[in-house]
Amino acid sequence: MKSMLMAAAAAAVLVAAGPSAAQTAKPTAAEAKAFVENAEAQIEKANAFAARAAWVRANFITEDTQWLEAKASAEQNELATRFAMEAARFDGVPVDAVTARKLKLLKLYLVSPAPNRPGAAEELANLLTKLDSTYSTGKFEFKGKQITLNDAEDVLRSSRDPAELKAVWEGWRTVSPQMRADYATFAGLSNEGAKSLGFKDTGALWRSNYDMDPDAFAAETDRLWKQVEPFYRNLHCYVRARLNDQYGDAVQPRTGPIRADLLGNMWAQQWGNIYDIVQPKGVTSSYDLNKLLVEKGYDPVKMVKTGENFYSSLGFAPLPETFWNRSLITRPRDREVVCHASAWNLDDKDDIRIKMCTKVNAEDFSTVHHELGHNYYQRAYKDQPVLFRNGANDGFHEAIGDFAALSASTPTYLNQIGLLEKVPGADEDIPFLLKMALDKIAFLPFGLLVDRWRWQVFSGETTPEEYNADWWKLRLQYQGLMPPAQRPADAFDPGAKYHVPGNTPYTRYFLAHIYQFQFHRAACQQAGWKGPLHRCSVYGQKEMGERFNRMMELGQSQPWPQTLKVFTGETRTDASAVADYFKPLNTWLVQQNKGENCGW
Ligand code: X8Z
Ligand code: ZN
Repeated sequence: MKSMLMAAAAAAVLVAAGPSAAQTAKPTAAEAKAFVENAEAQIEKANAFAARAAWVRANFITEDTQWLEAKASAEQNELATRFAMEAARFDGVPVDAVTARKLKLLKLYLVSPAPNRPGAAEELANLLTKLDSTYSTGKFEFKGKQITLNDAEDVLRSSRDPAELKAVWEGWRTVSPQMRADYATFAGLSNEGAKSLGFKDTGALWRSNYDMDPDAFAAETDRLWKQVEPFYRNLHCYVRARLNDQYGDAVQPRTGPIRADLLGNMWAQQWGNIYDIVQPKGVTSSYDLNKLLVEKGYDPVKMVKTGENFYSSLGFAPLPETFWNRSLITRPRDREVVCHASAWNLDDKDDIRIKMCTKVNAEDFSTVHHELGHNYYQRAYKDQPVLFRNGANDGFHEAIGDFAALSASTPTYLNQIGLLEKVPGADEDIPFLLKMALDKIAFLPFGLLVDRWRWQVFSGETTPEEYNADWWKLRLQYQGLMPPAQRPADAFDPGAKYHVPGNTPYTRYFLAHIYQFQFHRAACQQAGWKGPLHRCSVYGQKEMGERFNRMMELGQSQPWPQTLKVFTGETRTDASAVADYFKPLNTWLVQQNKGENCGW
């Protein structure tokens, strides 16, 4: 393996000698292949180091670990950006299909490439480490005590006092104004890097990673949103009426947008926590997963073991011993960590881990399956070459675990694992579907708008002065939400959502909320399921699991439509599976909304 140093030295000699025949001649296919192989080896090495530095910082946030992470990340970014630029040398060279795909993926490898000038990669990395750490260590005063995001989420989940909800919702948003200037500097640097690689801006770079033209991808997300928007509007209308019943006109009017702090979640992205407020009259749900988990004595580790058991039932090998020794499963008392849940593979082989501040509730029961999905995917494609060790697209990566959670949320499954004594009959279909829709359908517009906002920021359409106002324009347009009161002039509300300071693209979750239903529909078909989709659980279906694994093993080695086809037979992202799953509920919502003035 050639070292980085040697490659750089050789290049320097060539330049000093002036343009030679070797330089002006078109590079060969063999040279392209060698270049890619070298790049992969170098990137793998840099990753091994950067991943550990990032893990340590995320598990122990201090000045020093931030310094270490930023340094490793800057080096990795510099290296990968340089390879991405060099990859352009081989444009138009007739290379084999694998090399061609690798050259393409090399240009798309970084979320935020650094500008190619001294100090820029360091500055970018320092900003990102600082933004993420500011978010993760954020605290504010509530009832005379300093509280964390975790504490605040507990209040939003369970309090039904609008004054308290407003205080906590606003309180958390006092953590982000200090991020605004740094975010603007970061966006400028990232754009400069993206432009140097030939992209219009960072948003265009992000949109280019879907095996289609970036504009076509944006149009694709519009098409999908149009498919599901009517359903979201029905849910919005129904939920708004129930909130109005609960709180009265002064708190939640029966028309217009919904107050964002009343929906049980800090970002109003999933609404399942307010099921008690919106439950249908007359048909009660015979169980509450939150209560079952507590009653049956679940603790965070048991939640994760239960998740593992689901995947084992599909034929996946158990998690390695190191997973249990190295994962972070609960929030430590004595140090600062990044609590936002994530899944890692530290050595690109078997050193898979999760990091989450797990609580014993229904939301985290689902999140455990989500995170494990990432780990099983990482392990499935570990034998692919470095540049193919990724999801077919990032939406696939987010959808694997959610797909598992769809089965693991069914009463049938909860009964099979002993959590639920009696499987309810069809009369509980609507309560069940409503619970699911509060999480899955409510999420869709949020899943779309976070990057709509960032695309505008990166393109320059939204300036730093307009950051907050434009955020709320999108919140209103897509979600039909408004803040509980006018926002202060210095507010930077996008910064109060992890993925903005964490610089994680978000459209992946929108896509995942569609793919997971496509996977579920195909899996249930393969398992021979004949009933309604929402009652199907594929727990224990080993043959189906094997076919699912065949899709997962492919990683990013081929365009995602081909990979989708391996498991589902379909080649398009298609929200008809969402419609199939929720069909009875949509019909029911339309009936319930009779006489309401829907929309906002
Ligand atoms: O960030 C996540 C996962 C980690 S990839 C916990 N999710 C999004 C969010 O929390 O905003 C899962 C659903 C959407
Ligand atoms: Zn995820």
